[in-house]
Amino acid sequence: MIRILHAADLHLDSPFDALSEEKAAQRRREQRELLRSLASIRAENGCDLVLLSGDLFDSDAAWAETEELLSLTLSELAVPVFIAPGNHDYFRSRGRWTRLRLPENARVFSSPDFSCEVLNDMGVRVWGAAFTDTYCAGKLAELRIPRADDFIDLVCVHGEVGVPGSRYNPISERELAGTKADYVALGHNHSFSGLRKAGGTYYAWPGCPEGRGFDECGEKGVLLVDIDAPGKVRARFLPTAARRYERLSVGAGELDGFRLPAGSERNIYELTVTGETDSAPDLAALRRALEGQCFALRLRDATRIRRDVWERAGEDSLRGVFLRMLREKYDSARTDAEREEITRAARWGLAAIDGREEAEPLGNT
Ligand SMILES: [Mn+2]
Repeated sequence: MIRILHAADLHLDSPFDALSEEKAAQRRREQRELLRSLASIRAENGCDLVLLSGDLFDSDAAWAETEELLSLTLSELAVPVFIAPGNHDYFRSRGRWTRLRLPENARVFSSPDFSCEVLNDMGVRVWGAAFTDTYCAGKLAELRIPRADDFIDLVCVHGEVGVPGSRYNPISERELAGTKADYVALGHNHSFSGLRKAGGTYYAWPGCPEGRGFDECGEKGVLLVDIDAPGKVRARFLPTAARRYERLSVGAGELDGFRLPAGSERNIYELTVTGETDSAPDLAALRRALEGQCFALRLRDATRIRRDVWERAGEDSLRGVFLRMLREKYDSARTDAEREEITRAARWGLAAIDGREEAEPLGNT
């Protein structure tokens, strides 16, 4: 049996620009700690080799200390490591992959054409290819693995499955099956695929091991892949994320005493307030109430004004005059977006007239 640690899309040194500068720096530090945990996961689980399927770095603008830490981690992994550069960290001459001093156990694929590394002592062959630019045409169709009964064949490559027009090495199930490999270790898509099978070939992508935004919600991690014999493949997902991104919603009527779920302290939330109300929800108060319960918080106001608010337009009062003016604008508005904006103005204006504290602007993070 061989056991593989398969990870991809670390996107080290991401900008995290939705967070404050201080918290973004902390997130980048936590990403670097991810490298350390790869080494301990490898050791604790006794993995025989490591496949890193691209986008280890988010861009060329990585910190020198991050690159050095990668070199150190690779040597600490202490088993053969294969890296298939992706669209964010593609291989180029005089780029980081030629500049970095990598330990002897690490091999970076450098050509868009597949090449093979044979690990005789394990009875394993590793086939891999690299992005050498941001975009890459489909390459997997060209891979025809010559049959060798005594070897387990692995493929390590960055690419996008099931999106025929993709500019990121589009890969079809038919091509996966055509490789006749035992396991294809992919990267690019940031959500775990589950262990899949095309023909006799198993394949998977682990997703990113650390979420970086609300498009990367939920548990994130890496894969332990066991190959007992050719055609006998199992995979286990290991969560690695220091913090999770989560989206929640709450009705405007349920804000009093609302709390984030247990264990929320480490996580990052987007909370959307929904429902029909007479006035804008007090997001500033909500923020004060919840801020201590999580690492970072984004509030969204998706409430709608109750119809009867407009009915007060008949009042002989400042409120009445204000609502009549807005109602005229509302009736002559041409788009939903305009009407939405006027409705919001009505609610905020009413809150101001009633002496309530002003809510934080929509989209404040
Ligand atoms: Mn990618």
